Amino acid sequence: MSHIANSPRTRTRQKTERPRLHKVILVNDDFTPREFVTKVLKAEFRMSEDTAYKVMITAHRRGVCVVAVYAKDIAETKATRATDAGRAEGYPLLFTTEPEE
Ligand code: TYC
Repeated sequence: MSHIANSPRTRTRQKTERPRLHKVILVNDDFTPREFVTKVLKAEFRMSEDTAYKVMITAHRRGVCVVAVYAKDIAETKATRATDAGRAEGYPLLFTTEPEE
């Protein structure tokens, strides 16, 4: 079966590509307290205090910071949960997702 000549138009891919991973991105704002952002990063993304602080301060200084990468549905669930944690306290904290290149 491996030498049947398919025409170029009907030939199918031999390799299955892995689904792309998706980045969770932390977006800075002027209102959410630093300590709260760090707390959410620790709780939702299981970061150490040190890592969570570094991610928070990077978003604070640069506007955004990549938090982690996951399969699409996991990235979206975590971004939603983390954003909702801020909203529950009245903060505009925002986590977004974006496919990796
Ligand atoms: N900029 C906020 C402050 O000064 C802290 C903050 C950091 C908020 C990162 C959001 O993604 C964020 N209180």
